[in-house]
Amino acid sequence: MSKKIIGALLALSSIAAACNGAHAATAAKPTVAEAERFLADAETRLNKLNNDQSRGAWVGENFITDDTEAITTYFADRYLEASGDIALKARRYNGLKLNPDSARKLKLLQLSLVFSNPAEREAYAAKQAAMTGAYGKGKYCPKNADGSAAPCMALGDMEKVLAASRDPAKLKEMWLGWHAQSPSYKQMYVDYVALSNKGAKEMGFADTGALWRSGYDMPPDAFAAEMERLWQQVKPLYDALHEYTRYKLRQTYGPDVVPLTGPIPAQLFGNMWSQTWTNLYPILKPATGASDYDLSKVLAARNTSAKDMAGYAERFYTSLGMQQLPATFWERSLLTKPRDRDVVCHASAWPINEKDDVRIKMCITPTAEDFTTIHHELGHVYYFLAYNKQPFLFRNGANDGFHEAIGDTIALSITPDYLKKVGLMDQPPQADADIGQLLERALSKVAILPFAYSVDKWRWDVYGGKTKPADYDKSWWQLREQYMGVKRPADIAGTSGFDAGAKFHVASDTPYARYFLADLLQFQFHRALCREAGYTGPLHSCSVYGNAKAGAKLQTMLAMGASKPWPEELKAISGEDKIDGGALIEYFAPLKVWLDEQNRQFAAAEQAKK
Ligand code: X8Z
Ligand code: ZN
Repeated sequence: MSKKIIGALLALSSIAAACNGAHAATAAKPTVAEAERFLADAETRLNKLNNDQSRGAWVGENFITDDTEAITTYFADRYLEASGDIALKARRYNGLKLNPDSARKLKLLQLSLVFSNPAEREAYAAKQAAMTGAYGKGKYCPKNADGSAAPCMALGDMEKVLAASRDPAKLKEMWLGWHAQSPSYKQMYVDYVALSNKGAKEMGFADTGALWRSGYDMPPDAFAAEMERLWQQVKPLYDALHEYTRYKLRQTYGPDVVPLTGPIPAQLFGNMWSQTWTNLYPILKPATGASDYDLSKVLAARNTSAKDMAGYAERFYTSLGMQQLPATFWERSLLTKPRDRDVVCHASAWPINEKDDVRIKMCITPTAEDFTTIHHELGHVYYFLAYNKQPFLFRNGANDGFHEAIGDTIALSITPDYLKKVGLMDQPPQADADIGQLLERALSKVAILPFAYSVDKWRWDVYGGKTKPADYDKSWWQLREQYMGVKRPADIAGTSGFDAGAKFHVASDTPYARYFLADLLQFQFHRALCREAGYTGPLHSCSVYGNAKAGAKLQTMLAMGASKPWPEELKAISGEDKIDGGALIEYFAPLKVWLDEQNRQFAAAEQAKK
């Protein structure tokens, strides 16, 4: 995740226009020159405070203590104070005929929370820091069979069990163990939502969800409709994957654990949130033709260090003509989980200043999953480095989905040919292994779609007041069942449960629609870069590794940052001006044919049993 306060994370809003004129009637009409001066001052002030805030939060997440939580809060509060003040003052210049850059900056500034009450502003910042810390510290402490205490488990320990165990009781224990942590900060979240909404309303938004949806160069309602349109476009592919996975899970766990219809228990997908299913690949892989190659095994067998993992990713970017990472990246990043203190292990990338102090924080292990994630994080880092010449307000992704899509676009180029080139694979598999490769990739890229869509559907309703705190779990699971086809491993535990809070982005209040957009955008970017490289074969076999032409195309877009409405930037790289599921569907087209045939055979076999 790229770290920056939400106001600066959001792109253009149409809401700002609705807030025009509040001051215009009372004060003398300002001039364009005054507006330009105001913008320049605002950027200077916010830049300094943003750097301070990043440093504070960096320390807070790297050393979770009461003191660092207070430091994080202090600097976040200073930033919010300034951004709120500036957002209100910016209204005075609405309606002036400014040049396009200045007009865009003026709108961006008004995508902000505003707290007229300093105590509430500080409470908001404090709760956000406390919830992020509570998530990072969360541990499940199991009991031995004799009732004595077993060693406590951090999230990463539980995730390992979920990834590898096929014992349904053990899986359920891990799942419930982690989900028992978040209720401790449910009340804090409830209070935080109320404060956040107050801040959104003071700026003229209906609620914080509306503020979030206003960051996409279109009205908030149009954005919600766009998300639904995109989901409908890709849903048939998800449904086919879900159906196939059900049959395979039934073969593994039996019909008592996995029903023939209806939602599937969430703890069986190899992932704490059932959001990616790659760990099920050994169960799901095609009976014939699939290669036995396992990148995790290769990385582990070679004792690949965290630094080596990051080195592979860096070399991919430099092969595209991009710069080497600055020395300070290696000195200041956190790449492995410290043994002696609590940190937020959820991977993130940080621009600490506008020069080149860029870092990542990630508890890297030598697995295929982390190999992909390190490419994801460096995507953020290369975006930071590419747009750091832009003025402060444009130092951001074209929209937040773009920021999340860059590293994933690069990771789509991790093909067998690429792995062979960098010495991680001896012999690329035969062409008939394609379905296996596509299936493995679909287990992350297709599986995540309804999860990524529904996390913010839940939050939009929470912020919008439609979902009350007593119904948090009810609404969360209604969405999980409806969109993902997964169900809670046990009954909902009354009205004080907080399963949503067991997800990092809810605890840290990071918007999630960005990952849904990124999941589609990365295939559009990949297709565009492959075309730029002159590649004409099937999309899933294309790697742009070493292709300077594709690299230059990407770099041009990255360097634009948030300076233009995102459709323009998308057009510059791909010729398209809409986010679209077509590229993802094209990529997985051979898999869809195969899944449909597998599902037809399974259904026929079930029918025959009756
Ligand atoms: O949070 C992340 C990144 C950091 S921005 C590791 N991701 C989402 C998640 O883990 O839930 C990447 C894909 C989805
Ligand atoms: Zn990210």
